[in-house]
Amino acid sequence: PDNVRVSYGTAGFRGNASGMEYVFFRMGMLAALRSKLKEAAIGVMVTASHNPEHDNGVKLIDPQGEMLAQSWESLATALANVTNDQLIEQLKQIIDSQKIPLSNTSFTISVHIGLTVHGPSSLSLSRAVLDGASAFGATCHDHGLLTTPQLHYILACYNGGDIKVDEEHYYQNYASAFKALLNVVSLFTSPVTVDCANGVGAAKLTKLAERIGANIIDIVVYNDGQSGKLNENCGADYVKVQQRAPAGLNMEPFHRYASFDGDADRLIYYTLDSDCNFILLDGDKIAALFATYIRDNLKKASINLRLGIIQTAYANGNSTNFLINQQNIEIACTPTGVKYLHEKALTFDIGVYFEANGHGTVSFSLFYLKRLQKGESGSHDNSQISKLKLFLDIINQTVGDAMCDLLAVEAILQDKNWSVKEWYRIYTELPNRQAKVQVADRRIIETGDAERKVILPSMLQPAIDELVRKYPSGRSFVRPSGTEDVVRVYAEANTQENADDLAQQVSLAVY
Ligand code: 16G
Ligand code: ZN
Repeated sequence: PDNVRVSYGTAGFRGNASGMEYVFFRMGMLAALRSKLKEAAIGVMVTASHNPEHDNGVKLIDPQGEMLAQSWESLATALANVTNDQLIEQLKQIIDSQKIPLSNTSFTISVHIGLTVHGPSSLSLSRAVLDGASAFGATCHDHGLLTTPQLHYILACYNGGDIKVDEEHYYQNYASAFKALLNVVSLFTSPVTVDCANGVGAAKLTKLAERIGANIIDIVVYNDGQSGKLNENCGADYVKVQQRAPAGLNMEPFHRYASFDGDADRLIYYTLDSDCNFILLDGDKIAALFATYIRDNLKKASINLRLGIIQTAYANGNSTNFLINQQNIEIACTPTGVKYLHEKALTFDIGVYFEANGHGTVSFSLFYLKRLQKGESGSHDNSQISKLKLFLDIINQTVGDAMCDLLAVEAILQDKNWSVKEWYRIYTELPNRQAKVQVADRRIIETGDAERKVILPSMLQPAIDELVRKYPSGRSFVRPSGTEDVVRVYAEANTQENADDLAQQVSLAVY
């Protein structure tokens, strides 16, 4: 449509599902072209992640299971926005500018597709992707329902030479890795309840839990989609932003609860303390748990490597203080969006990256693997090294994966003999609040310093600074959303009242 402009944002294209077929069709074409260029299979995921049921989205996955290269995001945007009359010309331009060897027939174009919802609109959108890819003669692998991280995993395995890889392979791999790690640590005693946001994660987590065995871990699936709506009053985003449990969940103090988002690439935990206060253990706390666990085991094995945690501006101020000042762990900060965190993580031997919203994973360098192998053949006690190797196997390194991260958290708590109480007490979060402001054009706001400062309009940052100064431990930033037509506001301070107040004041300044 003439009056509609879409753009490939932090999570691909996202919006109301109706009338979006042309975008999905063209992304099928673009995936085929990229496959030809890379001589490798490309993935296309059809999902609205944590957004409401009427939305949908599409994103491309590069050969090793990583996000689409940033240089191609603008090609995607250009292709999605031309009129039908201009489509062929635009495709030719991409083929020429990228030097895509279409006449070379020695490589068969290959596109893998997954989706997170099985409704009519989602099916017709994934059909549009298949049609677009087939228009360039692609061999399409339609995997049907998958979590987003499962498609990342499958693609990486496929391009690594395992062309028979399928969903079952994923379960076998992670179930056996988890069981192997639990042979080294102890057995489980208490269940973990997982809110699956009424999304695809419910069925997939059930399968994974079956492969592991109920005698090993007791996973109770909540919000399995039988009665509730996708992402409605539930799921990781709801719990994190609202700072409350999913609707209808009866919680008991110190039990473990977790939430996935709709495509199961985000994970957060929560519980109640003895006074029944709601306690959130978000991406920051998961990162702290992973990083300190890896660091402690490396130390015991006398291996000295560069470990870093990558955060965004959303990381709670007290998590950053704890990691730097008490744990002496190196921290880096990037803009929001997994691609930025992932890229930065690769600059460390071990990069633990998490957004506070629960999306994250760990990247291990080849150098790390070599050091583990070397350490193993060394003379000293190598139980730490085998733990580290087994831990590595339960991590999905391609992208944040709620199921794998859940197994990793559970294994670490077991190994440390920690309940959720010891875990949440490693530091206390500063009270915080997130808000959003509807503005005429969010793009007039430009940020710098990893989104921690506003550059334009120039009078906004001084106004924020002045407000922040009024609140003890105050911090606040604003950024244009990459997925919605709003400006997001974050504030933290010494009390919840002050954090709420600061968020409101800053929202008014934006408005
Ligand atoms: C997308 C991003 C997520 C980010 C969120 C921010 C990926 C795979 N997902 O969901 O990492 O936190 O966008 O949304 O990169 P916002 O820009 O609307 O705040
Ligand atoms: Zn998601």
